[in-house]
Amino acid sequence: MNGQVVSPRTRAGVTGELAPRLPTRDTFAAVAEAVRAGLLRKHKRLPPWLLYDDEGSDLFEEITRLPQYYLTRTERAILTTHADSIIAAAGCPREVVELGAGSASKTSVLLAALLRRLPRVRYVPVDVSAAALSQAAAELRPLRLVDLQPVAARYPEELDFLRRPANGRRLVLFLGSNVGNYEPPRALELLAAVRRHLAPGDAFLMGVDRRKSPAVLLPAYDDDAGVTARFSKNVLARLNRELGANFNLTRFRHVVIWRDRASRLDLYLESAVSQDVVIEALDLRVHFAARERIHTESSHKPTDAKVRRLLERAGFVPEAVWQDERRLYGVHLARVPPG
Ligand code: AVJ
Repeated sequence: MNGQVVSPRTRAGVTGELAPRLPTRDTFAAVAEAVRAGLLRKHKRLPPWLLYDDEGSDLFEEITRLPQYYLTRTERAILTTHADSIIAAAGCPREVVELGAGSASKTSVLLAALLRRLPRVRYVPVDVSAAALSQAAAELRPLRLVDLQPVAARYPEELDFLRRPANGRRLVLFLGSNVGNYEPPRALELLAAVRRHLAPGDAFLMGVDRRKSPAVLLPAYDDDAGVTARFSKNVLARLNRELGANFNLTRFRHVVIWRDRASRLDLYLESAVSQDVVIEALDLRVHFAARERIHTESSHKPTDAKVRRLLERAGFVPEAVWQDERRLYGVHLARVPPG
């Protein structure tokens, strides 16, 4: 197809046998329903949140350390270099809420900058993974003046915790280019929902991976060590663990495609052969034709102008962008205008 670049290397044969651990808070019913609905479609798909059980969150952390995956280290460098100006521009918030906090390893830089100006700050990390939240707590223990209030929640469905009264100005963080996982209309819904829970003067800081050459993007999502393939295939391993499915991970390949027009990467698991998979808990047999794909996630790579438009349509006023020297990545600050 025109305007697409297929990753040069796709691989089969990587199994992810990992030790069993604490389950996530995703309910059995939610997983079962999402899987049934997604695999019964003509174009099979699984929602990206399924990727982030505790194993998946660990594998994602491993991705962030890959040389090809420049996103995390570039964002960390931007936050480290500009922490003081970011905090000043955000108006010295007393409360920092972070959507998709993960292990919060980048956030401590901002909190440290804040603590140079305020005696005490509240930090509310929000994540679907309980394991990630306890890692966040460990990461922040050295910052003793942080009042830590973790929330295990999925957004935008579960933003109710934002109704709790803030103790002063708030800063909401949405880092890691997590926004890229959402289809543009869903991203707008999420940002608008966040915006509605905030007060005039509150700030929103979003890290976004920029549109760039697929020669840089593709290796970041299809590393030669096969970590991203393991991350992707973990969703099948998860269905084996949680739904008694019998996916053979060696019969699926990790495939990444750049969609130039939409300015996004699409990630798939592609069946290497014609095969049937049984999902016991769903009482379901699913047929896969040879080369049939399951879409597992998209990663949008917008221009700065597109990001600004998104922020404006959500009801924010874009105020500033910080970036790295190579202009790979942007950190956007926006504000809730006076009511
Ligand atoms: C966590 C959604 C930002 O899109 O870069 C990384 C997820 N998937 N490699 C991204 C991901 C495969 C990641 N986000």
